[in-house]
Amino acid sequence: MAKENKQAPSVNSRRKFLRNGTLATVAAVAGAKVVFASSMPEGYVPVVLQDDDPYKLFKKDKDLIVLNNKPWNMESQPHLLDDKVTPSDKIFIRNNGLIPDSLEEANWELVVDGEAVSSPKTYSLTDLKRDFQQYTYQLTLECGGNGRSEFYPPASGNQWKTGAVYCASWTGVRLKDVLEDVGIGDNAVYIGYHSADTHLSGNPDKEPISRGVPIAKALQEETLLAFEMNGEAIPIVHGYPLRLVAGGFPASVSGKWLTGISVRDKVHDGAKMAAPSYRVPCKPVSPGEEVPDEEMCIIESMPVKSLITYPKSGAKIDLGDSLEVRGHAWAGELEVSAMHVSIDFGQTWQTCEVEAPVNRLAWQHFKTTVKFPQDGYYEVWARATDSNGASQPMVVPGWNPKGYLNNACHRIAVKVG
Ligand SMILES: Nc1nc2c(c(=O)[nH]1)N[C@H]1C(S)=C(S)[C@@H](COP(=O)(O)O)O[C@H]1N2
Ligand SMILES: [Mo]
Repeated sequence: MAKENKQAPSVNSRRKFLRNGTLATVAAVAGAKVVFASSMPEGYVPVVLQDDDPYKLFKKDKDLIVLNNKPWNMESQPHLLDDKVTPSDKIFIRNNGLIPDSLEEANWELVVDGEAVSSPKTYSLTDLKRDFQQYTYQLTLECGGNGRSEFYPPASGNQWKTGAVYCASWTGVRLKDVLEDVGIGDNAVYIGYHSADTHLSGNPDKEPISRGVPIAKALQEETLLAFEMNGEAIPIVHGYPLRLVAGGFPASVSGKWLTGISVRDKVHDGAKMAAPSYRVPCKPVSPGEEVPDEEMCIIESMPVKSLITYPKSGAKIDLGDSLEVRGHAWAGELEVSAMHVSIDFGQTWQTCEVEAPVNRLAWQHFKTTVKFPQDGYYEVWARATDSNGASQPMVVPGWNPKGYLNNACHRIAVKVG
């Protein structure tokens, strides 16, 4: 079901497609059209595309941190995430494979198929935009491995600190409306996505990642097939021209460069669905313990968490001045019901103001004013509580083999005097 979804153009038309795709990409990166395009040798990689400065290539803030270049992974930082809606230059990048090099909106197709679909249907982007109502939601996307660097023994994978999270505004059509149009059977259990990125091995038959969500999550109003982020076409690196966006679950279920949705009669079995990927031990284990695959459970809703986005850690203030502390809090499928900060390593906590979410699955903004009793070194710790009464732990929570779901309190340093 995976790659057969894709159109299988003849060698010549595929070449033309790639060439036009390259020209479109050059135009997008260079911000100008290629004047002597017809003289460009076939297979030639234009200089602007050879530039491997990721800050220029992906138009990112210079304070993002490169974790990896093959595939490209870049981390954001708490102080960059102060905006209520994260601007695209401040958003972390997580890729499992190679970014597609030909992305043509005009030829883009989404195939909906799978065991629970009796007649598969194909949509162009124009079909989606014309035939379905469009919605805009702010949706929090956090990598399941955000905070991994704090686990001991260390877990392999990108050593994210706290910057693999954002809340952008997404515009698109509801997956549920499209699935209704296709018609899905009672046997639908799960959906799986298919994308246009390439496996690191270069093998075109292997998908780098093909994850999904239970059918109930797929049918939520906020689960979108999105074509705009923050009111503009989605940036290439974040999934242009079409992306599945399902907030509140690990961001790995929000497939970029979306080409297919398979409606499955069983839990989707695409790349990175099997243990140990994006799974945690069903029952707590000791640090470093080996966990058999059958005892690993799929991560669904992300846990309650918060981030202090102002001030930046290391702030200095004068004695007697009060400090405004602010940031965001989120709780997967739930809401954040309370937010506290401590300046005495968790002995006492003061309540913060918390705004209601703009819509379900959007992060919530908190703020408070803190006063310090004397000069010296302090830490401000932030702790969110979800609508079920669960709070963030003050220490790193349950160790797990892949280092997922670290929702420990965020801490910043402040010097007074
Ligand atoms: N097609 C595709 N979709 C993908 C991925 C990918 O590698 N390929 N990475 C996933 C993971 S693991 C994360 S955390 C998010 C990252 O989204 P971002 O790059 O917009 O921050 O995209 C998800 N969607
Ligand atoms: Mo991720």
